[in-house]
Amino acid sequence: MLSESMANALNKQIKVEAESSQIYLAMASWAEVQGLEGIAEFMYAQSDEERQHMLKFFKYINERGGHSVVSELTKPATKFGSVKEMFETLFKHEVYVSQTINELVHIALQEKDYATHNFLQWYVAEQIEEEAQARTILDKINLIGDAKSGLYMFDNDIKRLTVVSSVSPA
Ligand code: OFO
Repeated sequence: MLSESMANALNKQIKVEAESSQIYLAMASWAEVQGLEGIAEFMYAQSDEERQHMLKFFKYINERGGHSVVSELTKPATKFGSVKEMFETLFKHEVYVSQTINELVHIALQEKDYATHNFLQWYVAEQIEEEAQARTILDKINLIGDAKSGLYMFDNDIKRLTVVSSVSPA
């Protein structure tokens, strides 16, 4: 059984994951209207993944005697100055998400809630992967610089990155 404070903290994370899904959906849309099909496809998949992250918390809270809550979400940015700016925003967001997961791990340990601690380890591993992936993408974008041909190739390239995760699905 979850304590009230643990359930509240996990519910806050539902909002974070739902907002991640919306942020990435907005990025998918922006990329799509720029004609960047590969990046759009990648971002649609990222958005779907975040919804799965959200649902995993959702089911866990209810399973452990809490009550998962659907809350209002903050409107994400819908326009970006460049592909680089978009992926920098993504990277910063993933670093923020990692901090929120760490905070949950901290609360679980404080409360000696080892079941939740164990549950959270999936997210700890996932965040390592997501941060690394975002860093790889940014490195590639920095290599391309302002070259249009490079961006065209990158847009094709990123399709291969779509939905590759060594962490088992939710
Ligand atoms: Fe991007 O991992 Fe969830 O939020």
